[in-house]
Amino acid sequence: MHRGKAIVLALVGALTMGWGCQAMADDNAVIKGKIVFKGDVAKYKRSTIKTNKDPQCKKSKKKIGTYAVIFNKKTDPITVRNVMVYVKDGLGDRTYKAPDEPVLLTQFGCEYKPHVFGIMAGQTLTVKNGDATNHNIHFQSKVNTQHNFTQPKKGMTKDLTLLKEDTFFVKCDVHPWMGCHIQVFDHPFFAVTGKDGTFELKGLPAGKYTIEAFHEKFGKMSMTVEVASGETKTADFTYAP
Ligand SMILES: [Cu+2]
Repeated sequence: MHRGKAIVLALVGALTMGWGCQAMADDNAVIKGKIVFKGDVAKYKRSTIKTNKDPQCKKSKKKIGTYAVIFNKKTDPITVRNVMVYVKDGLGDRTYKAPDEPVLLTQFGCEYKPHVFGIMAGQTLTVKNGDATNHNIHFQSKVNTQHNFTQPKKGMTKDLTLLKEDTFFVKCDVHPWMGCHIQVFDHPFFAVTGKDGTFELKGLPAGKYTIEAFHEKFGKMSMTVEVASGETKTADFTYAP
């Protein structure tokens, strides 16, 4: 890029975004897509777990469905829920500031909500107990601080901060069916598929990226996607176990 143009763009970026924010005004490329499933859906039938060991859990839900594999059977083609899609590589030495808003992890109805989520390194994670029963939050991280604490009362909250890039599982030692996945990023380009099985990574600088998808049962997949400034590219992933 011509040096003069780069300076003008930097100034426009700084004025638009506010000084101190690293995103540039022309960081507007989009990579989006869906997570398709090709295979025998019946093989992964969702099982249920009885909650009667804890009367408080039983009160809200007698049975809880397992979370490992959830398909969106109404989409065409069939898509997969709870897949984390993110930029694995390609941002170079750019740095991104974590948002001020916390990410909320709630224990509600004796389930973790959400089941899969991303957070930026340095961003606050607020863990809340929404149930009138004792929950235990046990991080299985090998990289970040090993948190293991209980929240015995409804309404209790605790704020944590994760500082390093990481992917780990969280479990409750009181209720063995409870679990969730947390992924920590040093950039904001991540998304989790929901009921429509789609994802969208917005605000990307022009560049060539490795986009990775992670699902707790079907594993990781990646592809290379190149986007120009202002361009939107589609990157669909297919799990065919
Ligand atoms: Cu629990």
